[in-house]
Amino acid sequence: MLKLPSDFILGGATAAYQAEGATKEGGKGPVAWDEFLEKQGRFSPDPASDFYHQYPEDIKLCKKFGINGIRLSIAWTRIFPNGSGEVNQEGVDFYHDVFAECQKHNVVPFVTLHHFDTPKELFDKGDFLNRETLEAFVDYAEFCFNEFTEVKNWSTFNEIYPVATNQYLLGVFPPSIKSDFTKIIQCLHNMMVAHAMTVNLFKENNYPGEIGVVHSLETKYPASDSEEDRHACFLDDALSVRFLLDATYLGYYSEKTMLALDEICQANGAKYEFLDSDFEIMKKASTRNDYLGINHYQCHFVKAYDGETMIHHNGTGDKGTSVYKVKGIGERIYKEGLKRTDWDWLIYPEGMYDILIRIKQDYPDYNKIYITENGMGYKDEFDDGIIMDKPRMEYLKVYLEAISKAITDGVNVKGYFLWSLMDLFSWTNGYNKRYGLFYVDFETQKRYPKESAYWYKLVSETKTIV
Ligand code: BGP
Repeated sequence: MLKLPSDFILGGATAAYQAEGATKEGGKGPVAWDEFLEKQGRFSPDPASDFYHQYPEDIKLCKKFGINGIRLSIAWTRIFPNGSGEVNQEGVDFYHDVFAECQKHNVVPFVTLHHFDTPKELFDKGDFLNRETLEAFVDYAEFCFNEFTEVKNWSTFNEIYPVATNQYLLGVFPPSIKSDFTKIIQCLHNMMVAHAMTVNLFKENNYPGEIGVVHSLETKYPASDSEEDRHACFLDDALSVRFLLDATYLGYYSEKTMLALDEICQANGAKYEFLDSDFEIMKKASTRNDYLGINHYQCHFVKAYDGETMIHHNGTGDKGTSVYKVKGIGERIYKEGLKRTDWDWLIYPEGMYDILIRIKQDYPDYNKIYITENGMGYKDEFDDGIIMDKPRMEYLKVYLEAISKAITDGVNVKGYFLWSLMDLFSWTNGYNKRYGLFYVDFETQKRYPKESAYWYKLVSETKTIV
């Protein structure tokens, strides 16, 4: 049986908008998602898991089940309801209370400043396409660094690539724009500049603790050995993985990245604007990241494709309905013989191992890595308080084994945050795609440990992947 290091953190991950609920309570300001979801009418972000009121219970459950880290995000609009300006003391107090509870139970908080929830006021002015938002984000971060001195682990952003593509390629996040590569690339770049500005501020003011960024890094493989498929794979990887890692650890975009970017832009009639001053900021920050957070759930096999963009997002759990063909990049295919979830996410733990090894090889100054999200969306069956989630346990086991192997092969991975601590609200899937170690009855808000929670406890206590 494979082992994990004795000081390895085995945590659970959440995000403010997906866990807290109470979107109109405690003086919280609006985010674009409120209106978007209301108009869509499919599902509501309230009550989610009601973490806003249930956090003492959730943190107690962490302690009870050997979960010694919790990843959570601060809702920017609980602190600054309009994105900047006046502070909402009730929101500040709420997070102090949460962190105090963490401390009481020896659960280390890993805090993300932005997890898909830009304040509505800034969002309506262009979100991160507008440089005003970058400034406002840094001010908000500075406020948090000064205020929440009990927090020692900070992440600037959660998943910059999915922000850019869900907002401006798939259109499944507000403002629901499709196939606008000018916006995609500018959003990726601007958020990386905002990340770098924040890291520089953190380091120049000598705040105690560590800072990093959380990227969604899904390994890409060519669908076949043909030159065309290998090229499509190169393009897909360049935009979704290499671009962000270059920005984070080099402070510029390498020649390979720029080649791919220009090809994608040409095919899609897109352009971008990167300022020299941006690169100065990024370069300075590139050696200052204390850690890299990796969210990794699946990988993609990419095939050459020369048609128009056609995407269908499987947000219902109807297996086999996903379509992902992108003009100027390629097509993501189902690889025969590989298992996938009901939402068509490929289960391929080699992808986890390969991305970890690649970071060590290509970006040797990465310092250390936390797996900040990994887990399996599943239609759990609730049987009189008992939830047997074998497929999730099998998924977690093979992914943890891949991490253990990467550690043995020299990658410095310090912890793992399972997505998700408890069942949560999922942005584009609502409430039937459950990920939690704890089943949440969303009507009563009662928590029930799933079979996987007991298994995770054993792994955490023995550091053995049983
Ligand atoms: C990541 C996000 C999380 C979470 C997770 C699962 O991309 O950081 O917020 O939602 O994916 O995704 P989904 O809920 O779409 O299944």
